[in-house]
Amino acid sequence: MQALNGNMEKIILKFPLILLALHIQNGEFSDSPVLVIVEAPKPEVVDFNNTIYTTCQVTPVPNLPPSQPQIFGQVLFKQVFPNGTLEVKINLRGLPADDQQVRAIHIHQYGDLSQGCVTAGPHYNPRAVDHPGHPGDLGNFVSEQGVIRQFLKLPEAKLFGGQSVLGRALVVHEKEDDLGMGSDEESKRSGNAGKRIAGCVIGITTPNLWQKTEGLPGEEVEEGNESKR
Ligand SMILES: [Cu+2]
Ligand SMILES: [Zn+2]
Repeated sequence: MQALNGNMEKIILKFPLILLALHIQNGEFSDSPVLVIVEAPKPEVVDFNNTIYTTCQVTPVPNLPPSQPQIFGQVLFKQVFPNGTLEVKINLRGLPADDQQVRAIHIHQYGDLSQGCVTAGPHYNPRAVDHPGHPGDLGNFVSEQGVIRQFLKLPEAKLFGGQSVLGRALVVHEKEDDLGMGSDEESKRSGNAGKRIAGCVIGITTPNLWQKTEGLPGEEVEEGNESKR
């Protein structure tokens, strides 16, 4: 018990438990900003230099028709507490070497893959906006030699606070995202990206996977050069 108390004290001294942050609602400056309490996940943020790292171990959905590729791999996230820009590393394999299909990746609301990705629900949409304005709309990806490898930044998504994507599902689709440009209602909900063929749940991890996954296309992009898609 003594040791436990000592540890708690150390953590409190090293890092404040609670940080007050001005919250700008809906991404716009407001005359009456809401004061929210942002708390860092512990012990990871303390242990890993004020940064949270997550992994999402992608596997194909069960009973995938043979016409669809079996996609495996990892999607990693990293964010500095509390307001760093979310960084993403995508490292997926299992696509045909000559695959030309463009595929959408999104974060969906529920981390429930009990019935494949159907139970993951709709796109995570905490601000009730149209697709592709959802924080977890990663966009479209094409494989090269059977793999999708990409570094990107996702400024609207967070791993901290009430709109965190932690514990939610990431879904890889069979088809291209129309990015809300389609003529039907579904375009503004999901981008008409077709079947959900692979997925995973976003969970906290150590920096190890992030540090091991180096040299992805897009990774050399300079800080402060964050073009919005
Ligand atoms: Cu999706
Ligand atoms: Zn979306």
